[in-house]
Amino acid sequence: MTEPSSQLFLEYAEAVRLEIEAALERYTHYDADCPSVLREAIRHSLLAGGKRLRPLLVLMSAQACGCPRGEAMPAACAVEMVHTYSLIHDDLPAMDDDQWRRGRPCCHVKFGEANAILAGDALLTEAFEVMAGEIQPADVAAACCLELARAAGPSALVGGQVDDLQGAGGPGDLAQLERIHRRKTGAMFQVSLRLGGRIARADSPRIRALDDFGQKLGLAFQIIDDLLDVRGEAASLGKSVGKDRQQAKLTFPALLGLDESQRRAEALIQDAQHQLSIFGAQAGCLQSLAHYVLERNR
Ligand code: GRG
Repeated sequence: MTEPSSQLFLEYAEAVRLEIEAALERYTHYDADCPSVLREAIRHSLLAGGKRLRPLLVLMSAQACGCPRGEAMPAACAVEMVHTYSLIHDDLPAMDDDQWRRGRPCCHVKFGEANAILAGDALLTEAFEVMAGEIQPADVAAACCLELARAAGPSALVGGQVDDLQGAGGPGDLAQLERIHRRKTGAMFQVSLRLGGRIARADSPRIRALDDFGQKLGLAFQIIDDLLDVRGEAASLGKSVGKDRQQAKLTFPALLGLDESQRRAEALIQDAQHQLSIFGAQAGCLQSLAHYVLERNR
């Protein structure tokens, strides 16, 4: 039973994003020992109105497993902090060398490279402080910290980024491309869903289903991201377009062409939606979000 449109997700997201924004705002009130330039650099990037997909995934998966979303809010914000750190660092001259992110100048463009690196460092660290300090009970907090550390670590987000940077401009095949994005994009989607499940004390079959859903969703999201880089508009995306081609990057459209990439994303989404059958109607929002990933224009 698949949700036929993204409407349910869009309505949910419109309301719940406000709760996420308010929580992120609260987490970025630092004491006087935090230099004001650091505070401003963090807030510039974190409070710039990203889509908040990863925190929404945390909250939706907790709810699909029967837990009130408020209990999952610290984990939702922690994931967004790690994601934002990765965007700040990815935009640096030593990496993707971008100028524009979330409709604003990149952190290093506005605050200088050193402050951007340090804002990213601070966000990565704060994510674990928030989870260790606010998730109850302590054993669930520890399990969540372990999960997020793995997803952001050398064999996942950072490793995927290294391989992506090293591969830029070189030859590659589909297996290599999928291996990069399983770690660089997929791992953060998967962990978002898993954290919601962990906080709701979901059983292993449910955690596995969330994990499989996240893996397929993450890959489809990346394929659509590559397609948007070719045919999207900078104004609605809030970042530059056409960079992949400029940098001769290994991407799905470059390897498979536009039509086959689109077909592949659609098949992955259908497959992802099937993974949710164990949740029945409780996963209506997640089903609808899968649709949104195909339809998004930003
Ligand atoms: C620096 C360790 C390190 C990793 C960087 C996130 C990342 C890895 C690179 C950014 C470039 C990119 C195309 C990454 C793939 C994942 C992705 C599409 C990120 C953008 O996520 P969105 O679209 O962004 O959800 P918002 O701004 O809406 O949160």
